Amino acid sequence: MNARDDFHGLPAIALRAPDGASARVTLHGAHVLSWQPAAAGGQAGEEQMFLSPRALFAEAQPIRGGVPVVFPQFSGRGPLPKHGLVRTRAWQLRHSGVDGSDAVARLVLEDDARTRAAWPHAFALELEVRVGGDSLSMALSVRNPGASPLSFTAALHTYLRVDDLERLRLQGLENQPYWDAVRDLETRQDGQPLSILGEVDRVYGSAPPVLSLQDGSRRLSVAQQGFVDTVVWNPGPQKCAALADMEPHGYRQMLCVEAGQVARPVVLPPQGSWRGSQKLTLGA
Ligand code: TA6
Repeated sequence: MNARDDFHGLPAIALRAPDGASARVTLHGAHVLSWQPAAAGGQAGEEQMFLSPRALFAEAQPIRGGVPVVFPQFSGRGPLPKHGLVRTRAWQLRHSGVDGSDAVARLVLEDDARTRAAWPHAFALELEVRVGGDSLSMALSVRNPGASPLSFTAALHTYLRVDDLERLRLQGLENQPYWDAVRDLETRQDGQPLSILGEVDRVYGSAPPVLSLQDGSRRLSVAQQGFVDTVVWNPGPQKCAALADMEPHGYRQMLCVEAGQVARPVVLPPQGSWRGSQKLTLGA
């Protein structure tokens, strides 16, 4: 059974599937903050998301951790605030319930006077969050209710919890070309699974749709559809120390593996729609 609750003063929805799998989403940003797959005895298992102990929970502030929704601009690639307009806005809960073996919530956000003052476009967003068994799925739908084309970039900026950054391996990106935002150049990964040695900020444009994260004995599959780019980010020690909402060693406990539409915007005709999703599965 799902329930409305409150997380650090922000209205939230706690999802709970019949098998005990759970997730929590704040209306602020439609931000998934927690995901615990099902464990034995109908209980919720171990937390899989990173949430910084120094994260800020306040209106107009982005939350460090979980899954920020990025729209209509990825990072600083344009004139809007970093990562766009919607991660700091109050979304509305459209639906919450159980669908078969999953708990589901759907949150929606439309343009308003504030978004139009920054970005003069009509849009209608929906984030569907679905949890059950070993999986969490998040799907972002964008509809263009306006009379002119809608062009945007977007991402599900997922912060995964990490136990052992030194030994962590992300498989599936071997030999893939990527944009290296740290060195500001286009390059290609070597033939080895990715290990995190210092700051990593990469946009892979043609990565396979399913990656596998090996973190000690824990294995997590990260799959995406609709989004064409995959972003991998870890701030490393120096950048992390400069982030007020991260503990100095917080970079050792997280890795962002993001489903993104970064390099090439989606362009929707009037009444057109688009959907991009990411699915995380423990042990797959
Ligand atoms: O997705 C990677 C990235 O764009 C990085 O460049 C890094 O800045 C990160 O997002 C976090 O951005 P934020 O605005 O949340 O500090």
